Amino acid sequence: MLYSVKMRAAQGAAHEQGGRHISGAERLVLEKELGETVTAMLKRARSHERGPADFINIKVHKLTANNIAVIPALQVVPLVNPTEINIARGYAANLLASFGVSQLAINAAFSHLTNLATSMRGALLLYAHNGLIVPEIDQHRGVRVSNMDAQNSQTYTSWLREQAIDNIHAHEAIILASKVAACPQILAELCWSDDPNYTIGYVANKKTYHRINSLKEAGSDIGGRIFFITEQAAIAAIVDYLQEQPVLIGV
Ligand code: WAQ
Ligand code: MG
Repeated sequence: MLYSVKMRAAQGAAHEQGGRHISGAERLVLEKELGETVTAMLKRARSHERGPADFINIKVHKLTANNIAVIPALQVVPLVNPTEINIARGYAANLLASFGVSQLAINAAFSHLTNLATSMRGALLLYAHNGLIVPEIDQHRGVRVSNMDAQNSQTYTSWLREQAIDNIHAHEAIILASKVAACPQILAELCWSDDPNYTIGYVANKKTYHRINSLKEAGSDIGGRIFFITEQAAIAAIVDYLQEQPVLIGV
């Protein structure tokens, strides 16, 4: 039986009281792994590059329904290393256009991410055909994807190492993006980190995950995620899938 472990950490005040988001994490682990998982999350929140969190919420619950989906990992395209942010963003924009995202939505996505006053805890949903924000989603919090993990952590880590990927950001992001991509109503994703020194971001579609360096300035603590959704999408079902459906990523 698997347990969902979720962590969210803020500084200054709790998230609900307007605290600054520091870190979040979500795992699906066996009972015997609970202790080490919770300890690692606490340590991470307390020693984060964004600053030490002082309002930390760690939630553990046993999965009750037997409805765990096993989903293949996205294929990872090797990192590209543009020298300038504008080139990196142009590269990401071209990829998104090739995935069927409209120019309106691409412009809206970059505009939202670059105008954030502070990082959100979750992702924004935009309509891929016109770039409008999905109004049902709280724009300050966003949607937090949860209840996902590697099907087998060791196999997954080896698979990443074979591709010369060996860091926690990519480790977690590929799991998250693979869950997101498996949602039928999500066409594509754009992301960059809110950790000041991590400048690699990605764009993903249904099958591939493209790593792109220099998507933001080094030193910036503002990151974010945008999910581009199809016009007819039922929002409640998407949010339910992203937050609740337990998913294991296989390689
Ligand atoms: N669900 C939805 N949105 C999230 C989640 C989540 N579980 N976790 C983070 N976000 C949003 C939130 O707005 C954060 O501010 C933003 O994404 C960035 O989160 O292959 O580290 O965890 O090397 O800082 C990309 C890896 C790393 C590229 C992304 O994101 C690579 C990263 P971070
Ligand atoms: Mg971060």
